[in-house]
This record gives sequence, C-alpha cells and structure tokens, in this order.
Amino acid sequence: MNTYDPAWLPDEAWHALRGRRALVLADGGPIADTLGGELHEGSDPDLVLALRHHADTSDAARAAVRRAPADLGPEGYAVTTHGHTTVVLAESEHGLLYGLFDLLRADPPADGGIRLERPHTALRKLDHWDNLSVHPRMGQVERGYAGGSLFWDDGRARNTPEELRRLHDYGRLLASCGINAITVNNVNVHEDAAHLLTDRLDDVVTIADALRPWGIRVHLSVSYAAPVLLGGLPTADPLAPDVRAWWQRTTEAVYEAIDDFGGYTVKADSEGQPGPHSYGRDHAQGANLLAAALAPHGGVVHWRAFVYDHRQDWRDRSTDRARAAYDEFTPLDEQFDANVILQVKHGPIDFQPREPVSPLLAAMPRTRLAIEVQATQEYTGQQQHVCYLAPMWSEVLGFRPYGEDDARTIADLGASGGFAAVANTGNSPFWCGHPLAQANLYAYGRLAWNPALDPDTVLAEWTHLTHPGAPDLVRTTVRSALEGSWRTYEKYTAPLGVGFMVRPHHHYGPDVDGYEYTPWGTYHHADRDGVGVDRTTVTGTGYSGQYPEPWSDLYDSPGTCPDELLLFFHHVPYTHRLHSGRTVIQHIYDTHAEGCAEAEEARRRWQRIAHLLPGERHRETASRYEEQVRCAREWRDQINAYFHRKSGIPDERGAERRECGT
Ligand code: BDP
Repeated sequence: MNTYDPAWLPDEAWHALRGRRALVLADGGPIADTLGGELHEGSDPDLVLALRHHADTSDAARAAVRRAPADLGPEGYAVTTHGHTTVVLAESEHGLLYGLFDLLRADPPADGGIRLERPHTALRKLDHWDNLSVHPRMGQVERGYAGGSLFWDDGRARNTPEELRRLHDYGRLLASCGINAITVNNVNVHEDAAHLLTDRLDDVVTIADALRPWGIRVHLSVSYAAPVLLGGLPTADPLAPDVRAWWQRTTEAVYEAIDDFGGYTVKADSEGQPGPHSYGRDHAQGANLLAAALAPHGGVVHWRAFVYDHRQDWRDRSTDRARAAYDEFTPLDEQFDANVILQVKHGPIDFQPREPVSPLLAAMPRTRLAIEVQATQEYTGQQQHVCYLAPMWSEVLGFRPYGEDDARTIADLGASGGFAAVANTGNSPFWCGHPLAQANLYAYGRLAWNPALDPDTVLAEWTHLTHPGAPDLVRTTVRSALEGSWRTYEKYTAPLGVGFMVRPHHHYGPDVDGYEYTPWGTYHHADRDGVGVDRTTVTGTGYSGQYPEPWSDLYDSPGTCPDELLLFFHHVPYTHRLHSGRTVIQHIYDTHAEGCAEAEEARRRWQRIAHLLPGERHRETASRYEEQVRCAREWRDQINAYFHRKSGIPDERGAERRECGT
C-alpha cells in the first residue's frame, strides 16, 4: 500500500483508459515504455497513440493524420475520434505522453472532431529549493512546508526501491500537468551541493534516470564560485581563460553522464551568493561564461534576476528595493547569449501576496525571459492556510504592459524562455503538506502549458481528477474552499499592496514592523498621518517610471492607481478615499474582519463534509483550518490594533463588530 496520497491521479481516474484496448505506435525508448506501462495493449484497439511517421499501421491513425495540421510541434498533440476509436497523434513521444494525460482530463472529441494542443513555451520548469541534508534549525527544504526532500537524504540521492518508486510517481504527477524540467537543488548552493556538478554527479544521474521516462529533464543549481571551490583555481573571473576551460571541461563531463541534461540555474550576486561582481564583471559576462560551456550540448542557463543591493537610506528617496532588478538588468539587454534565460520573479520585490507585475518582464525585448512564481507558500500561509495561487498568477500572465489596446501580455513578453516555479512539494504524505495545496502545483503546470486558461476551469479539473466519484457536495466544497482563498488571505494580511508585515526570518504570521527598519526595508512607511510607499516619479522613488505607458501614468497618480496596489505606489492619508468609496483606514478594518470571517466560514463548510470525505485528507485539512483561523485572527487583531493606534481613527463599525464578536 502507498504511504502517500495519489493526489490528482488516483486509480479511479485511470479506470476508463485502462479498460480500453490500446495500441502504441512509437519509436521506443523510456517514454514509449511509460506509455506501454500505463495502458493495456490489446488486439482490435479502440485507443491508438501514434507518432505521425508510424501512422500508416492503423486506419484510424491514418485518418487522424489527414485531419491534423502538418506539424504539431515537439510536444504538441491532436486527439481525434473515428467511430469507436480514439487517436492521439504527435510528432514525438513527449506529445503522446501529454495526449495521454489529456484523455484523463477530458472526454475525447465527438466522432469526426479534433482537439489540438501545443504548449505556450518549451520550458516549464520546477525549482526545488532542496538541500542535501537536514539543517537542525531550518529543516531540509528552504522555504519548504511539505516535509523533507523527495530527492536527497543525508547528503545522498535517495535510491531505495520505495524512494525510486515515489520519484517515479512524482514524475507522473509532474508530467500529467505539463512540467518538463526540474532543478534538483537549492539556488542557495551550500558546499556539499556544489559537488553535485563534479564528483557527486552520480547522484544527479540517479534522479535524471528516474524522471526521464516522464519527459522531464534535470537542471542543476550551481555555485558561481565552482571553479575555486571544486577546481582549485584561484579565481572564478568569467574572463579568465582557465575559468572558461574549467566550465567547458566540467560541462562536457556532465553531458557524458546525462546526455539530456537541461542546464544550470544560477543565483549570483544575490543574498550572499558569489557572482561576477566580485571580479568587476557584470551579469551578462557572468551568464555568458556558463552559456558558452552549455551551448554545444544544447543546454541553457537560467540566470536569476533576483538581485538587490538597494539598501534603504532615509536621506535618499531614490533607494528602493523594488527598482533593483530593472536598474541592474535593463542596461544589459542585447548582451546575453542566446541560451541564457533571465529568470525574473513575477513581482519586483519578493513573492508577496500582492505586488504589481515586475516591469523588467516588459523591458528586455532582446533577452529570453522566464517568469518565476512561487508555488511554495512562503508568504502566503506556508501550506497551513488555504491559498489557491492560480488567480494571482493568471492576473500576472494576462497583464498587458502596453495597455488594453495592445494585445501583448506578460505571458507573451516575459515568458519567451519559459516558466519557473519554486516547488511546494516534499516527502509529506500529501506531497505538499496541505492536501489542498496540491492544486497550486497542478495549476502551475497547466498555466505554464497554457497561460490563457481560466484558473477556475483548472480548479474544476483538479477537483474532478482528485475526487473521482465523490458526492457533489464534496466537490463544490473543495472548489469553494480554494476558489477565493487568495483574496481571503490578502484581506486578513497586509493591506492594499504594502506587503512584508510578516515575522522576520520564517515569514509566518504578522509582525507589522518586523522588517520595517532592516537594511532593505522600509515596506509600509506607516506614520501618524498615513501609510504606503511613495514610488511615484515626481515625489517618490521613481519606480513607477519603470513601466511603459499607460501604466507609468496610471500608477503615478493615486486617482488612477488600482486600489489593490495603492499603498505599493503611494503614501496616502488614512482618510484617503479609495475607488471603492471606503477610506483607507476603514478598508483596513473591514477587510481584516471580512477575511477572518471568510476563513471561519470555510472551516465550517469543511466540517460539514466530514462524513462524505472520510480519512486523512479530511482530517489533515480540518486541522490546518484550525491553524488558519487562529492565525487569521492574530493578523486581524494585530493589524487593526496597529493602525488604530497609529491613526487614532476609530473603526466606524467597531461597536457592531464587538456585538457579534468579530
Ligand atoms: C526569498 C526567500 C529565500 C530565497 C530567495 C530567493 O526568502 O529563502 O533564497 O527568495 O529567491 O523569497 O533566492
């Protein structure tokens, strides 16, 4: 028996497919073996999975070829129906694999119909911030809320039969939602992990072998100082010939061991990680060094743009952490090699529950970009709180930086090199700690495949797959638990886009001033008269000027700035009236009460399905709801008390709220 949850791929979800007589017409290899293993092959097939160049073997497949476009792309597929036979047609085994999972999600088209799918982008990566060993205070996975690592145990790759089986099941989950690349170690590369690149490469091979049958390529986070740490060189200067030769040799050896290796993920000159700045070189020179070593093998460098050294200085109003990535990287547009992908966090600061879209994503037209989102809920409740993040991601992806009249979205401009998400998984029985947090992993994969998907549709898919045959009330309760949960979380935490009112270091629970006076603060600027950061071009840090028109103008004025971002862009009096008609201070009181009440109501609804959803899934979620409600009340009370004292303005609904105990 499994000691972990099947997530959205329980056996029941496969029944219909496995009950069919399948024929797989592929070239062979690990993915073809996977397809054979998932299906029951039989004579007189009514389910045909065919590569185009094998289609001649089957009448139905030949008919599919006549109907499908000439080129489905390297991972695309077509699903067609011919009488009783369903055909999945593709150019590669990858396409067949994705087509197979498509049939789990949706019925085949009606006879004579066709469904075509191609991913929006070729690289849909998941970054594991996994360390090789458990740190006594920090645990094993940086910002991990789902137990230990799925890959690493006490410094070595997990490789017992049970562990490999779990890795296999993990690969299936990832492939089923469209993820095709994975970084297997933390972007903060500790010394033991640095060795994965050279003398510990065998461990990476183990993981690559386990995930290859699912079309997933392995990437490695590397230390920029590797030539010094591992190669014994006196420098890691990107322009030094020895350093160049070292990266070339080392990378060749990696490809000898793993011929489909994906590439390197690099956090350089950021939060203490080494980088090219130490040698007076810039990020392009740094990234191109690794790119040159990877290029002959088809590998890529994901170079992270999470770089900030804008320390706050109360005497200088232009110091602003939000400006950092744009200031650092835009002068380098055009200088990155073709296989460098600049990996940019979706907001300008750091995965807060609400941030504007990073202006860098629209400002590097000549550089390949990847958008980085955070599935792990570092600032969004740490998988103790329900917080379905797809609506937030979808807003980012659909954002039109040049205004409504220009159809280009952030998904078009900022994902020319693909997507990355920080993983929310680990070896907890529910993969993600909180059973409902699985929806975030699933939704990330689906949105990376097609950023235009509606988050509610994705949620319906996930709910349906995860609870096959469950009573309607279970499904509607699960959906409603997740649907509006991000907005609920936003309501009871930091208001109107200020962010960062969390407890320092671990980032869970409220601490209004916890980070306010640290070197990179200040984040809310609350004083007796008002709150918010002036990031305007006229009187503020100038950050709003990093956006193209019309946004730079719209953000620049409190009259046109959207309410939900008002305090990110403006310092306003507590009595400032929002577009909603409420004052800022009353908005703070109201939303905190509402958010908390919504969390309480969600908990009540969950209790009501206890008898319909027996077992751990219900119990685990129920106990996390207890914590969510406790913590939401703490947020409400601290935030409201803080702003009441700062402003001296009472809650106009205070008496009424006291009466009903909220
Ligand atoms: C921050 C996390 C930190 C990460 C960093 C990063 O708090 O643990 O190392 O991002 O993205 O959000 O590198």
